Formats: sequence, structure tokens, C-alpha cells
Amino acid sequence: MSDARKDRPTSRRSFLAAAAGAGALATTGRAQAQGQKPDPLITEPQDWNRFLGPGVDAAPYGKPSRFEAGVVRRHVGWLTADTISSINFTPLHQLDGIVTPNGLCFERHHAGVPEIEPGKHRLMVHGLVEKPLVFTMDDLKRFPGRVNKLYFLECAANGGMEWRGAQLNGCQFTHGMIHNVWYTGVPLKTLLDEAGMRTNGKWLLAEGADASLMTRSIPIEKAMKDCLVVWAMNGEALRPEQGYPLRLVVPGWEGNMWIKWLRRLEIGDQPWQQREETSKYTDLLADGRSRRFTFVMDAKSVVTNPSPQAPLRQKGPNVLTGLAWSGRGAITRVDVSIDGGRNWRNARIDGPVLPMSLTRFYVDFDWQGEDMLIQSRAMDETGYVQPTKDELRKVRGVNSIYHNNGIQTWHVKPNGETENVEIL
Ligand SMILES: Nc1nc2c(c(=O)[nH]1)N[C@H]1C(S)=C(S)[C@@H](COP(=O)(O)O)O[C@H]1N2
Ligand SMILES: [Mo]
Repeated sequence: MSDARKDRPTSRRSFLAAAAGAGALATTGRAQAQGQKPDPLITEPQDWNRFLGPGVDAAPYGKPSRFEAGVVRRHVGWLTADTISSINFTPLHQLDGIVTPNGLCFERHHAGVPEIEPGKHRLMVHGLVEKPLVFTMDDLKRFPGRVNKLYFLECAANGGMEWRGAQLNGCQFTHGMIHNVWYTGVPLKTLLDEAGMRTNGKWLLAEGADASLMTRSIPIEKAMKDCLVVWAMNGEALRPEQGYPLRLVVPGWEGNMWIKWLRRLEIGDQPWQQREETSKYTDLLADGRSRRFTFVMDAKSVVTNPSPQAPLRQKGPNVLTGLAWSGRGAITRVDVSIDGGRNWRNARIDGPVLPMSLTRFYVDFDWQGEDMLIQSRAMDETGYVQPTKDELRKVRGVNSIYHNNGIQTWHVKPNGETENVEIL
């Protein structure tokens, strides 16, 4: 303890030494060379090195700095009739890396967030099985074969408001129905194997314990391939908003299928034709037919900075960054254009590139106040290339809400202000 305290810059002398060590020397040198007044932030002591801070008992569960109070989920009032059945969007423009912090994961509920006592929660497995089972949370945590996986969850309606043209000014609202989380749990397959599936079992119904009784039919091949039943996110218990104490993970597929507050799994021989797979999560085509059971989330990307909520503030060196993802596997390449898609350059991907996970990209660039039309285009390991919005509309028409993975355009103006636009 005493050793750690020694390094703490409590006097003016040691603060200056620490600043020089941290590389601030170059700035000071330049300022003096130009005959500017010395910066009091460097030469004068500040409150934070004159006074002691709060002790270790001040925050048993840590929170972000109060200067980060503007980094929050946001919802759009007019989008839904009330907040019980609504969406709170991830502030993508205020985050970096690929993992979404638990408190900032977008939330989408149909009947609010239930408060479930973990001791009273049960998961039932029944239907076309040899041995129907009921698990407690303790049973699940004693189950062998526990795994950890990082996956994105994207609501199929992400970008749905943009089908007919640019509407919402900010990537939080146009693309923020997505989060990327480390899950801990057991493969769904091990639970189904334990129950012993009958050979005529072709579909799985998953049901939530909230008042919406959310239900979705999932093909058994997917259930056995990579679905998980999880109780932890990013190392701690699921947040109530994300399904505490138990949720289903359906990698790469529509967020709607990731049933939260998971309480029932039924094996059947055909889909159940529930509300969420008939009236919702279907797309009406121009010829009057509807696309149905559109499970996979196609490759997509977005530049998160600059973007309408994060305009450019200074000329000179700037960092463009964004996210790319694909429900079909890993991202292999991201291209970025600053002239509305005429010329493309390869973005630099940094950090782990994992299948069905967000992938971070960067372009370091020099900006001298040019007018720019910024776009990004993702490619995945199947060779699929993210389409333009017009290409999408040619195939799907304009009645769709779901599965809008078209290329986003941001207009950066000479003053740095940035706007959501579409190029015709
Ligand atoms: N039980 C239950 N599960 C649910 C929902 C719900 O309302 N109730 N919403 C679904 C929808 S539409 C989406 S997009 C995702 C959202 O997950 P999130 O709240 O972790 O972002 O959960 C899905 N699972
Ligand atoms: Mo959703």
C-alpha cells in the first residue's frame, strides 16, 4: 500500500515530474518555443492533487466517472406508444473496441423488465423428448461443459426506420439496436441430449417468463449447432434488462429469437406460427408475398465516428472508426469511402476477429475541412458483400422494416457537422 502511495503526485514537484514522464513534455516545450504563456493546467497544482480522494468503501459497485454522464442509452419517444414495449439504443458513437459494457447494452422489451427471483426460476424441457426435465438455476450451474462466447445480438428491426430514406440523426438510433457480449452458459445441445430428443423432433419453441410470454420457433439444426443457455454476460450475472437470470443465445440470428427470462423449451415437429414469426419479423415484398423465417442477420457495418452525434471538431489528423459484423461468420474486410462510394480504401481491422461478433475498424486520416460523404462496406468469410440501400430496395421493395443492412452514408460538412443522408 505505502509503495503505491509514493507514486501518487501529491506535491507540485512530483506532479510535474509525473506529467513529464507521461509525455506532456513535448507539448510544454512547443508552447514555450512559440512564446506562449505557460499552461496553468501544467504549471499549477489542481484540486485532484491537492486533496485526498474518497476511499475504497465509497463505491462497492463502481460507476463511470461523473464526467461520462452523457454516455447513456437513449430512446426515441415517438417510435413506440410507451416505454414498456420499446427500445433503448446503444450509444455506439461513444464506445470503442468490440465489447459492449453491460449498462449500455441496448434493451428491447415487449412487456417491461420482470423481476425474477433466481431461486424461483425454472427451465422446463418437454415435448418430443424421452425424458421431460425441469432445471433450477443451481442445476444449470452444475451442468458439465460450460462455455464462454462473444456474440453480437442485433434486432432484426435495426435500421428499420430508414427503409424509405434517411430519418434518424445518429448511429445510436440508426444502428444502435445491437450489442456484443461475452456470454457464459451451457450449449443448448447438452440440455436437449440430456432430455433425449425423439427422431421426429424438428423444431424448438423457446418461451420467456415475462408478461409478453415471448415465443419463437427455432429449427432443431440451429438449436443443436451453436445455441447457448446463459446466465452471465461480460463476467457477471445477466442484467435484468438482458434476461436475468437466464437467456437463450442464438448466434448470428435475429435478436428476437434470443428469448430472455427463458423458462420453457418445447420440441415439436413443425414451427408454431407464433405472433413474432407471422405478423412480426416478416417483410412484405412488392408482389404481395412476405418473406418469412428470415433468421440470419446479413453482413453490415457503420462508421460510428464521425457521425451526427460525434461530429469532427478539429482539422488535421483524425481517426475514423466503426463496426462491422455478419451473422454468417467472420468479417474478412471493411472498405471505407469518403466520396459517397466512388473510391474505396481498405480499413484497418483491429482486435480479435471472431465469427458472429462485432469487429472494429479504423482509418487514420487527415482532414482539411473537405465536404465528405462517408460510407463503410463489410465483407464476410462467405464472400457476401454489404449492399447499397438502393440494391436492397430493388430486391425487397419499400414495405420492409426488418433486415435493413444497406450501406450508411454520413455527410460531413466543412464545419465538421455530420448528417444522415442518402445518395440518389
Ligand atoms: N422474453 C422476452 N425475450 C425477448 C424479448 C422480449 O420482449 N421478451 N424481446 C426480443 C427482442 S425483439 C430482441 S431484439 C432482443 C433484445 O435483447 P436485449 O434486450 O438484450 O437487447 O430480445 C428478444 N427476447
Ligand atoms: Mo427485436
